[in-house]
Amino acid sequence: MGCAEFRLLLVRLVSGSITHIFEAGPTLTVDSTAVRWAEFTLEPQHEPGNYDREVFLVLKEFEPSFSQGGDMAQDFLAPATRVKELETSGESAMKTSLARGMPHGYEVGYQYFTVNGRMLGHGEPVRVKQGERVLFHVLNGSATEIRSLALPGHTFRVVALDGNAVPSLAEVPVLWLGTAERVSVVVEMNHPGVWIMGDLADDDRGHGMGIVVEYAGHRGKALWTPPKASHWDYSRFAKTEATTSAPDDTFEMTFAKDNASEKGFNRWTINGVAFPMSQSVAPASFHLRQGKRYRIRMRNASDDIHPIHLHRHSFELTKLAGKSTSGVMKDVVMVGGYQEVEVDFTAANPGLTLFHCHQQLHMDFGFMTLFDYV
Ligand SMILES: [Cu+2]
Repeated sequence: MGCAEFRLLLVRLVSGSITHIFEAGPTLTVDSTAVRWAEFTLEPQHEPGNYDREVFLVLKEFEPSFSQGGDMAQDFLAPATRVKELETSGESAMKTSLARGMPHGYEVGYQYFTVNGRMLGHGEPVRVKQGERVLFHVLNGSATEIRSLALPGHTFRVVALDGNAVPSLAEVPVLWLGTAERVSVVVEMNHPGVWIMGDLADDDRGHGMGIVVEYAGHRGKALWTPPKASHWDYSRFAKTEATTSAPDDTFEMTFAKDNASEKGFNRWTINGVAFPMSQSVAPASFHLRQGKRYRIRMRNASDDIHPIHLHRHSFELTKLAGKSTSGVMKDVVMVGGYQEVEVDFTAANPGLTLFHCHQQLHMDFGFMTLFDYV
């Protein structure tokens, strides 16, 4: 791809730790799924460093092509509670579209899957020693896909999400990351062998989505065993008491899919409005006053999971599928199919602010809106 319009995607400064991610890409063509990235973290000198080694992993696919109908996992989020009203409206819109003879809207599939730019088995392994504590910073650099990651015989202790330290450290067997999400985990290396750390999807792992973890003194074929079934629940990393105070104002947003209506691509709307594809800046739909605290109540009237991203601010997760939570700070959150999620943020960074789904095919077909400060 040629046109390198750089967007500063994410800048985080919390607890003295900074994570920058840059993404470059033109407006949508198949090639725009080949976004470029860079990741770095700066830590202060006083950081005690309760780990022995630090490893950065960027998950990214190549050679995209369009298909109709995807196979991405959609049922891993907890809580799993759906809102009947959203489901009824989404399902009936889909039925009506299909009854009119429309096909399913395009999705993107990929041929090659990589960790740090190498397909599984083609790069250097992560070499570890028994007893080491390895801090992994994992970035889902995909333009469109949700990724999972497991390491047989090991668990991940989640220490930060999107560069923000979490209030509760919890151990999980599997990581799930929506597009552009970052998870930092510590793994105690206490299960010697040669292992594949990879995506749960056999097809994606079979096409490269994994990296070998090799203990000192061990050689041979890297092994994979699927983990036990588990769910991904952001509230496991939350404060133990949900203690959110009422915001100054609440923005209601309903996300909807207009199946295959834009030359075979799904058109996406927020409160019935698709961000115009013909112009780069539309008038802001939501207005902020500096210093005020806002809640965004997101209602997903589609069956897709949307990794929703707010630029220039971090938000606190305050309700996940009907369950109150607090203390988890992020700038991307996956909103499950027919689910509701609420996030709170303080308007503390004046300027035009983009809000969008980070799935490239969604944001390029309407799933964006602007906030401004008034
Ligand atoms: Cu989306």
